[in-house]
Amino acid sequence: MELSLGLAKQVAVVLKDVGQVQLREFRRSQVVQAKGRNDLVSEVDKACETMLFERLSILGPKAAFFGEEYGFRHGASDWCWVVDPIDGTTNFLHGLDMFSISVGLCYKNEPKLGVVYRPYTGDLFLASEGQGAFMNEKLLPMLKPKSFSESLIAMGFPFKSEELYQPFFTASAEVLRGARDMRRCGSAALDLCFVAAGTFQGFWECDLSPYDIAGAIPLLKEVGAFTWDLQGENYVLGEGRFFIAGNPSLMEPFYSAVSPSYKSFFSTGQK
Ligand code: 2AM
Ligand code: CA
Repeated sequence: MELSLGLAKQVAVVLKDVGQVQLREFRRSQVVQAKGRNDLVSEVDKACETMLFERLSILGPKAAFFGEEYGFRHGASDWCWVVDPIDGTTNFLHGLDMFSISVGLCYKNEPKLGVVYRPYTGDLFLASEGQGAFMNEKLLPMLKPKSFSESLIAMGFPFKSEELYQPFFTASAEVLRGARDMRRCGSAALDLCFVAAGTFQGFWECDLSPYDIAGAIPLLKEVGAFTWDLQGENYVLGEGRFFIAGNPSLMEPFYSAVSPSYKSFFSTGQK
């Protein structure tokens, strides 16, 4: 079944409505719960996921639904909506405007359609397989060649996994040595949309969940970005702890800077 850009635009309408709910609550005090160390959730996350479930379930092919806060909601199907109601909850709860709503529609685990919306700025990213990626209704061009030394690299800290501090900081030192600079924005979905838009040239992080990246992967694919695992092979959603993506022209030096410290860490059997 071929998905249409029309469906992506219908999803965008839903995300804009959900974004309104988030903006109403932004910078107002929230009741916050911790799901784990440094892993926060608010009533806004939960209410928005329910809204997404109700509005997305009636769009597109008959699909299962998987969200960050409630897990699987219904039905086994080859199709699945993979949803993060707020990607960047920590930012949202601290009053920092880098947060997004991320929705990917997957077929057998492969994201085919993606929509990511940043309520605070109104930036909208969408893509459907084979039909291009768009930022604010403008077609994003294929990524142009850039050298690693002129690249701005985004990443996420291993905030939950102290055992990854050492490989992470070793990799960061290598990137600082070879690239222009690094950024940590706190919403993986947005970071990856900015890679697709050519703002950042690369991104890496460990222990991401499918809902953190499913919405952005179709954009990356449409502009020719690579998405790799620790072996430098195509990343399969939900498999492996290590994820790296970037402009194809600098992927080799970028991957060679980041991956060795993780490879030696994981080869010692520490998980
Ligand atoms: P979340 O807000 O949906 O949980 C980047 O580090 C990714 O990790 C984000 O996409 C974010 O998704 C998640 N994350 C969870 N806890 C975080 C924290 N304390 N700091 C930064 N990111 C966090
Ligand atoms: Ca979230």
